[in-house]
Amino acid sequence: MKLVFAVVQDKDVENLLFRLTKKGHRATKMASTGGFLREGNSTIFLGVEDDKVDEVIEIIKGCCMLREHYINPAPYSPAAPGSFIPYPMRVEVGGATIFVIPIDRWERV
Ligand code: 2BA
Repeated sequence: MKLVFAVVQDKDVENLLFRLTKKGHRATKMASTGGFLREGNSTIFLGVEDDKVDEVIEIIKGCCMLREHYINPAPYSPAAPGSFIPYPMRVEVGGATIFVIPIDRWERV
């Protein structure tokens, strides 16, 4: 048994949960925030039998798109002479960041 954590974009999460549950996988969604962009994203975790891990990862790959974000590296103040004009920085986010962790024990009581 493995614990699969997937950090995904909010735009993809509903479709992902639909596809996972349709295939019989149990999943939990948690609201999360990326440490770099400080924007909301979603973390899904699933307890998965070893032989189903690849299937779950394929479903995640099929649902989660890579997207471009533009962020301003520093605030610009026209009132401050000499301050540089920051150009937006392009950041590629996703499709998903996936962690697979062994589970020592799993119970439903
Ligand atoms: P964020 O931390 O908000 O990062 C969003 C995107 O910004 C990242 O996309 C990456 O392209 C870029 N980025 C992150 N840290 C950076 C840095 N120090 N310098 C330059 N660019 C940086 P992804 O790699 O696709 O990550 C998407 C989200 O997945 C992350 O949102 C974070 O919430 C999570 N994540 C990614 N790697 C992780 C890790 N090793 N551990 C825990 N969470 C992770």
